[in-house]
Amino acid sequence: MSDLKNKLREKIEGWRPRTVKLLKEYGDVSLGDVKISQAIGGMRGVKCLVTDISYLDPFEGIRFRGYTIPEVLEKLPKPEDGEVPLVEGFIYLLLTGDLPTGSDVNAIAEEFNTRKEVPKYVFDVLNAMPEDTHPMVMLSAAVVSMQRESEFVKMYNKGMSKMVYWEPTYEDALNLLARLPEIGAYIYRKKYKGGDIIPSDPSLDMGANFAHMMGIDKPYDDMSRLYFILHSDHESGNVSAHTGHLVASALSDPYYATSAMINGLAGPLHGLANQEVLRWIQGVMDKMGGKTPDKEEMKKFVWDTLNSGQVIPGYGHAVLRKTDPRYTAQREFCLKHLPDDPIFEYVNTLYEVVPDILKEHGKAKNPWPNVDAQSGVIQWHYGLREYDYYTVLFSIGRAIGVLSNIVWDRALGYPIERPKSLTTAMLEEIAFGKK
Ligand code: CMX
Repeated sequence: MSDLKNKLREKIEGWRPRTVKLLKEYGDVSLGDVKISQAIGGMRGVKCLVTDISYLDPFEGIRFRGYTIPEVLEKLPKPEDGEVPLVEGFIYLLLTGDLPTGSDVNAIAEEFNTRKEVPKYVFDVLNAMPEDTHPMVMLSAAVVSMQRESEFVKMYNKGMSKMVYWEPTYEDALNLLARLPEIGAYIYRKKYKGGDIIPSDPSLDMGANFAHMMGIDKPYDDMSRLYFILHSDHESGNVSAHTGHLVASALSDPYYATSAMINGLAGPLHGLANQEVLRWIQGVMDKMGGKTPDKEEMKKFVWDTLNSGQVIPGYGHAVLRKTDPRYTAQREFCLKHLPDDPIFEYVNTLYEVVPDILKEHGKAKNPWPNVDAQSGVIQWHYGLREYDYYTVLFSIGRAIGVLSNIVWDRALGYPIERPKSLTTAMLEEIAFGKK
């Protein structure tokens, strides 16, 4: 077993007094007012969540445990035959806040091997589903079907102190993280490759093993590592992260919480946008008879979409106000590995025309591309053309951040979430009373 749990125990014990002090001595300090526009408008910008796993600055983009994406890609241990850090080391970073050594990473990879066997009944559940079931439904159902494995539930039913809630939560989290790539690859091979399942290879790290089980050659191992790292976390307010946190706050175990976060990610305004981008581009390609549109032609397609009342998938963001660094990291991968890919050309042309059009259109607060604008292109290039599947990849990555947060939620004793709602009449009274 790795030393990760002991390391985490040390970190948690050191951290707890900070939270206790803030709560006990500074609990009445205000973080700001809430406006009517925020109550009606999806709580945009309301500061009411706490996480140390990642922080999203509107102009800089995401930092994971204080590190920007280029720093993460540079500083974490990499495999001998790859350029992108090992996902196991990234998990160590998100959980502990420290950069792991190469031997820390190897120990976690070995530990994952002991945790990754998926119970047979999970495959029976998947095999029983209708053929046209969406892969996100399959993933969510597979995860929740494993709830009977929960160590948290077993310990809770026996009776345990709040101080140790995090320990069985950690066990559930690591078991899930080890199993999700296995389940994800099974869903792909079952649904799209006639059930020709490729067994897991215990000698490989998470990214390489996932590429192997998907049946896709190098550099898809690096691509998988990059994809899981980039999609892991985006602080706590986005739908998937918040859903995971919310459900877990009721002490629902990590299986329930992860299945719920997957359901949130399945929305077209959130994680499903990556499949929508590909669908949109394919629609343009069909209309163009395979020819790449020039800028003027592309502008027309973008305006047609906007004028029909639809959004341009892959553009805009609730927090970001610049090009998403997750987009940029994937773009750099494309420039290196697939510069001549025709769909990459589409994505580039879109990058040249969409921001100005969205500015002129005047609605979106952020006219720049987000993570989803680029990710489908790479998958398509490596032969993964079943774009319904793309959000499953996002889910495997997002689980890393959501589960790290849930472990810390339990460690710091965050309570059940319960914001207050008002009626429309109450809002009117408050609003008109003030005029
Ligand atoms: N195309 C057209 N219109 C857009 C737009 C886009 N890409 N992005 C925002 N707008 C519109 C909104 O629909 C909204 O219109 P209404 O006033 O008519 O309701 C207006 O601009 C203001 O929206 P906003 O404050 O800029 O954005 P929100 O915080 O409400 O929503 C998001 C953010 C991501 C849902 C939105 O930008 C969007 O729908 N983008 C396209 C879908 C997408 O790429 N989603 C993936 C996001 C990343 C992720 O979470 O995975």
